[in-house]
Amino acid sequence: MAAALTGSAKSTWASFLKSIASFNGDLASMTAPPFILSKTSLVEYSAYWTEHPKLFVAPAKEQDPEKRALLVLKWFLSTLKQQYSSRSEKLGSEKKPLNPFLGELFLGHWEDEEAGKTELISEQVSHHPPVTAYSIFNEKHGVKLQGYNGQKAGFASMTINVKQVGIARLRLEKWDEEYLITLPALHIEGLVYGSPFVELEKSTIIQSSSGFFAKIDYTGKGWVGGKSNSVSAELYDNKTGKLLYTISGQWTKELVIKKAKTEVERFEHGDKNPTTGLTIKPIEEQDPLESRRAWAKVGAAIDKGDYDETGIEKSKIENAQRDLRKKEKEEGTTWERRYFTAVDKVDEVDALVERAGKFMKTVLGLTPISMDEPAKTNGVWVFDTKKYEDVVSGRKAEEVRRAGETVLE
Ligand code: HCR
Repeated sequence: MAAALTGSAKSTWASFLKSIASFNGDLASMTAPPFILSKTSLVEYSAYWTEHPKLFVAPAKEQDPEKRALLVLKWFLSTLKQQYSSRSEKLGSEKKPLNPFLGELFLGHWEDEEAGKTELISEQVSHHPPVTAYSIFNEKHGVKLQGYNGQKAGFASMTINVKQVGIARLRLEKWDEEYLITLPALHIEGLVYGSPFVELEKSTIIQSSSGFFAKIDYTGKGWVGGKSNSVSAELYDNKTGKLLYTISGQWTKELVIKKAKTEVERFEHGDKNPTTGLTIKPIEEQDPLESRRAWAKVGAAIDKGDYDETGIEKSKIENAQRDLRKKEKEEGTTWERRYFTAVDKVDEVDALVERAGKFMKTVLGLTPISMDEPAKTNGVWVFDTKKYEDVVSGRKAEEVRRAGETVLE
């Protein structure tokens, strides 16, 4: 057991594994050993959607709707490596991210010669249950991605199984097109060896308002003859039911795109498709609610490997948040989300869910997808352009200043 670990870490890990056998499904409440803690907050993970800005804006430049749908599928598949395996690659294993506090922000942008500027706004919109919402937009190409996600987890046979709740929506302004994207389920393997990593499972779909449906299936090594991180995707025409393209390979390595049986393109991670780093403000210029500034002391303690100090600094933030919630309760107020608003439903999304469901049932003979109950994410979260404009124009300057005072520094 825990072959990668030695000494006291080995026994700490063994007790951790025993403790998660009975955990309640809320990943935020899981107390992991200090050496598996990451100094990155989950609110930062929204950035993984756009580490290839060129691929993100590519669909907007394409005239043909069928090829646009293929480019959206290609971009989505290209994001999987960053989202689900980049931490294991960089740090040697998956780590437990910091649990964002309500209102925590992660702001930045990518600068790319070809794509121009792509902006990121990520905000923790709910603490119980934990939910992160994001908006990523490139004004030059009129490409807008927004979405929200939370996680529900379970533990069985030495594996943490995670179901994602929430959706992503991509909008191509020029073509007045919207794509609904569902999020993959995943599980954490390697727990028994003390070196956890993510494998994706089940399927996701992408449904476009222009009439294209994609189904993406994930499998891992455990499958007969299977390779780790395997993916196979199919793109269909909703109206005719015709299979247009297939994409298969490993989402961490190489993907082959075929039209009928003919290969039309190959996508490879690595030098041919380098990622673009996100630019964020220096800590001293950041808003007090911005993640790296708010967690700076915790991050420094983790870097030093000082786990007592890590615990002390983390508790300060958590206690201040608890006091704030108590005060809000007493005053009958609620925390004002800076950029997002919760609604009961979004008609465009429901229409896409229905369209996808009908196709899945009648053409593919599958169980149709359905929207998660809004209660699971404290509502359906939408980017609020009015709030955004108020912040950017400075009309909300006083509210922004006061919100910043609630964070301990
Ligand atoms: C499950 C996970 C937290 C959630 C992370 C999500 C689902 C968040 C949204 C992103 O868009 C995609 C994403 C990628 C991550 O792979 C996933 C994380 C992997 C591990 C982490 C657990 C909370 C960590 C459990 C602790 C282990 C390492 C002991």
